[in-house]
Amino acid sequence: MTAPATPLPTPADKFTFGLWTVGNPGRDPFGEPTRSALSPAEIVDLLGEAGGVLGVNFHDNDLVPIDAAPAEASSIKAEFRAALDRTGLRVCMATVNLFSDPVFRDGGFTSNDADVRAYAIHKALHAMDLGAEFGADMFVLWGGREGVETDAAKDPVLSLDRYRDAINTLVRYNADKGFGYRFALEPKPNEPRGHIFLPTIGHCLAFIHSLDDPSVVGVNPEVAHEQMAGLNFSHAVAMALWSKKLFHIDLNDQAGGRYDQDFRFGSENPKSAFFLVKLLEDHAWSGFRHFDSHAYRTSDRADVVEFAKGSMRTYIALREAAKRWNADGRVRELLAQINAHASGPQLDAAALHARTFDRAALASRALPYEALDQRTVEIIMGA
Ligand code: GCO
Ligand code: MN
Ligand code: MN
Repeated sequence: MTAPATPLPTPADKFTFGLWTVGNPGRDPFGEPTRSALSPAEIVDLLGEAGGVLGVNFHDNDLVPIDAAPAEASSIKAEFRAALDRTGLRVCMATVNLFSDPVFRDGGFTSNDADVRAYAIHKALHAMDLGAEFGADMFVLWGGREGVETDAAKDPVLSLDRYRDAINTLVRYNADKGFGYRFALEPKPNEPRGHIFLPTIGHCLAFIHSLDDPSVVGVNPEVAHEQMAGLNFSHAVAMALWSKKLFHIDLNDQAGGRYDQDFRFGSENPKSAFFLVKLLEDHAWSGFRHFDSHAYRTSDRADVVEFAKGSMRTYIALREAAKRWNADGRVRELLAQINAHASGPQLDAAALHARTFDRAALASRALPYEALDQRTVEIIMGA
């Protein structure tokens, strides 16, 4: 069997990349950059070259350096806007950098210092202005520094109060300004802090319900982050979908038990990537598919373009595989057998209390999950 052709990406696929991802120069904690830094406009051009990309996302300081003078800020913005115009890309999501500057060494919204907390909110409000200026309607909040190394440092209950107060303030500002943002909280269990508050999707979902207006706040799950916590990413995404809180997604990949590797989507665990894509597509999820990953440190510019193309191509190939899975005769036959008794009468306590069961018969119904999983693997491999 020849491998089926993989359709080319188009903006309708809603693929997006961050300035900090394709623009990553290959610096790591042990080594200097291996690629030259690209300006925001040059990054947009690179994405234009990759083809089929819908949009680009940024942290405030990916676009405008933290200490930029007003004249420098306006010339960067003008060049960036010109690059958007010539490539047809748009800005989909904006976010705020509350982790790089030393002022945030102990967090922003959860810093013990009220002035740092105030500055973090001030900076986030300005980042919202900047995103809105470029038409973003999604605002991601990743609390990379919101945490501790030692629990002696902070009262974790008080920290959650502070976190909540900060987000309530941003949400109120959004309403006052009429920006129309939806906010997406992005959890991560650790790195750069020893322990980060709101470490998983489940924590974020519970936290959101404590907000004054939970309706505009959802989550931004990232593949690598749930996997760092040892969790099944598709299940985390399912919980967010089920809660109607899947506002955004960060696609990448990760080998288990490592640092945050930010590998190309599907490069490490194609099978779990398949189930993720299948979940998003089966539920017709319509959000941005943001690749929050970066090319290997060994890559040059041309290879970064391959990295961007490959990210989209893998998503599409897995989406095609999911369609084949859903239409596959053998899969359907196995599912029919597995689900032969899937529906039953309305649950009613009195009726269930009185009912009799043949346990041995129930325990001997066929569940050919081996056959189903093998067929799945073969579909993914195109075997
Ligand atoms: C990380 C995070 C970030 C965030 C980004 C957007 O582990 O570094 O995934 O890349 O997604 O800061 O808020
Ligand atoms: Mn990450
Ligand atoms: Mn991310």
